[in-house]
Amino acid sequence: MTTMAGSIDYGERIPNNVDLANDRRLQRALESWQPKFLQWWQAMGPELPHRDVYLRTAVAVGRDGWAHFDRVVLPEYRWGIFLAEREPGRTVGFGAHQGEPVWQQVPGEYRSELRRLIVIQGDTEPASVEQQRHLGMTAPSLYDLRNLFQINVEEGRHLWAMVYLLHAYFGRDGRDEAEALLLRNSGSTDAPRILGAFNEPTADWLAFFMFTYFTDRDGKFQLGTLKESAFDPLSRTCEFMLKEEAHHMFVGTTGVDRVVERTAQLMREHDTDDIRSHGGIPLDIIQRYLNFHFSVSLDLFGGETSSNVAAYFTAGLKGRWQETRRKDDHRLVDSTIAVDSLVDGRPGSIEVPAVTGLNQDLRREYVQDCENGLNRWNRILEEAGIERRLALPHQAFSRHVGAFSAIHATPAGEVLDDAEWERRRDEFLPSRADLDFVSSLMQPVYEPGRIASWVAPPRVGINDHGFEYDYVRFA
Ligand code: BYC
Repeated sequence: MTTMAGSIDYGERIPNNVDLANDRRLQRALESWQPKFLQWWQAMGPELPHRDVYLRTAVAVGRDGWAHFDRVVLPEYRWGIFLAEREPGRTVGFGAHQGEPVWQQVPGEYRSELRRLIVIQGDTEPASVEQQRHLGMTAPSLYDLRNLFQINVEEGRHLWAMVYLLHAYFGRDGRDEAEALLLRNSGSTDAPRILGAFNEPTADWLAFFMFTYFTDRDGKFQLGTLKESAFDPLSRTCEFMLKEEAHHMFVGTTGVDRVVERTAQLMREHDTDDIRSHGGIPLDIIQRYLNFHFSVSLDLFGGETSSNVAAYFTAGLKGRWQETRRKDDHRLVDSTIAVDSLVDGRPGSIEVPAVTGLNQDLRREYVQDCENGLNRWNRILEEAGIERRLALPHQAFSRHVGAFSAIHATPAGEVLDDAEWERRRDEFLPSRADLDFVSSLMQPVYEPGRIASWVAPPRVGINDHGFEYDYVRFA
């Protein structure tokens, strides 16, 4: 059976728009991976028993076709392989191969670098599902529970996207890597996930909203650079993943909006900053969560100077954010860029060859984008007549990767010695008491139309349904 351009074949065991039926070898390989994926999902995916969930499933990759809504039982979700449509005549947009036709196969000389990029990307997807496994037990409403499950199934699909590339283009090594993606686990001491942020627990719903705002946003930027890749199947996969990613960030943005809104409301109502006894989350705690999730996400961009990123760019494997809109030669042979560095033991910057500074270039774009959330949340505070503001911490604050990992700094960027940092840490990052308090608020609210005390209801529901709709049903 062949598929029409853009449409997805749901008649197959693995829904796809890559004509899997005509590649028996690949189809068999993926069909043998499928039960292992399902086993992993049962063991590591959402643990809340339910009857069905109102979910969005992709039916075609064109402009509108990918958003089909239906009630689904989670393990029966139709995970599949969807690539954006091929752009005829596409050429390499940057690096040493600029202007040459893009590649439909992996060039031998770039095989290991491409595999590494795909494995790192692939590793984050199941990691986030593992991190969010227990959240279904304590959702503040059915609307939020449904959004969690939507994100989880899509992260599962993003894993499928990377596993397809590994199986289709990397032979035996690719199959081994695909297996390994199900064997590493978030937070495991023996076989942890590759990147730091994906081994941190997402212990409560405030952490979940911060994660989907800050860490999913790293996903947006990393996928955006891989979308520029000269390896066309990777580019097309990432383009489609980005469409799904937009909803995840929406959940984060509006999730934090709603927490801040409720906090502001309780502060006004009770005329106090300490709204804990009224069932709300004080702004101090929100700020400390924000500090943590922002700094841990900054680490995901790697070091400020990296020979890896220079090699990726020059080879055409990973571009810059919005590469085609940049007004330069797209080769960067002679240009330089300012990157963060320690200067006399303090946060400062140095000039380096531009190609080696591209992790910082991407991090800069990311930070600018993060500011939008802060503006929104501060507008909510302002409109409620509250003077306090939330802020992004300094980039030297609480870093474990890059130049600033060598020092301790406050959210304002002031350098602290080890002893002072230890003494003041709980001012800046969520303390045990903060985590315990937030955890005490996490009581499930699973009656349609009702919501927990610490968060405001959303302004709109999903796909024209109101907030009161029974987005998740139980047996
Ligand atoms: N933790 O040369 P450097 C998403 C390692 S999120 C631990 O500076 P490079 C999502 C690095 O591997 C997007 N280790 O780094 C969001 C290297 O190790 P080796 C994920 C780290 O290679 C929410 C060494 O340090 N996608 O999609 O220039 C939910 C030196 O590093 C970390 C991608 O990341 C860390 N944080 O850049 C679900 C895209 N950072 O080789 C999903 C693919 C670095 O010396 N990955 N290291 O042993 C890449 O583009 C790059 O590999 C990185 C690092 C940006 C990660």
